[in-house]
Amino acid sequence: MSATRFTRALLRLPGRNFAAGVTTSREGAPTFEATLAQHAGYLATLQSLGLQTRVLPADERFPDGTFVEDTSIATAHGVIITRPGAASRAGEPDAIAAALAVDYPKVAHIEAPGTVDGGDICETDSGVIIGVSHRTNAAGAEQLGRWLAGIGIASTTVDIRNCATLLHLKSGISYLGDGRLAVAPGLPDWPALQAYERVTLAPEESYAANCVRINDHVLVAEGYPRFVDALVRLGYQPLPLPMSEFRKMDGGLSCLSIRY
Ligand code: CIR
Repeated sequence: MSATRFTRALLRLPGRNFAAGVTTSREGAPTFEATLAQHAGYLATLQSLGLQTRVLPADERFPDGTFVEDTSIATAHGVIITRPGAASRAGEPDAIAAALAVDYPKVAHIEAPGTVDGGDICETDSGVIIGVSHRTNAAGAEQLGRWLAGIGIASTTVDIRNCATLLHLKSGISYLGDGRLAVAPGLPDWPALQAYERVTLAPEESYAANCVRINDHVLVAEGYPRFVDALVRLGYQPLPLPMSEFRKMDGGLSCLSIRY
């Protein structure tokens, strides 16, 4: 399995009421025009990396709907549709399930009482790390672990519920490929991460820990030069992208696409 090589990506446009989504950020409200421009830049970057992209229309019933990553776990061996942990996001997966059914012969589902947000799922080349969070509950993590085992993918869990800085596991860790993780500073020394080489970010650059390795490049939020330098020193090709509007809604780079 390769957790860093992709040929396709699914996205959904942000809606006019994007600013009405769930957030804890105090950076002010995003503007629709800047949000659309940043989304368009992100899409163009995925296309420039050779990915075949599909973009679903916005659905204003779901202000957070552009954060499509939370609605599914798409692997090389199968896909499972999640039950997002925030009540306002409960209906988001329907359109995603229909779209992914075009590319996957079978679509599995997380069932109640389980909840899973895709942002809590970090796929690496040796398995999947599942974050139990305020969005992904123990029942959801267990269902997901069983489903992954059934398609031959090992998983481990880490409990992030006491990590005040993390909405999702991938708010603080990302798989860079090559057995290496980008890790936000100050997280517990979880045994599940000890097999990986870890690149720890500077405290003022924590937000950039949510980055995305796609084929030969790493998408990284713009404005974090120390992390970019570290990536270059390790031989990666970082591609900085403006993310300010998504950050205002607690979102990061990974949330904006389902890559498979
Ligand atoms: C939420 O709170 O659900 C959205 N405003 C942000 C979701 C970000 N998703 C992600 O990190 N995977």
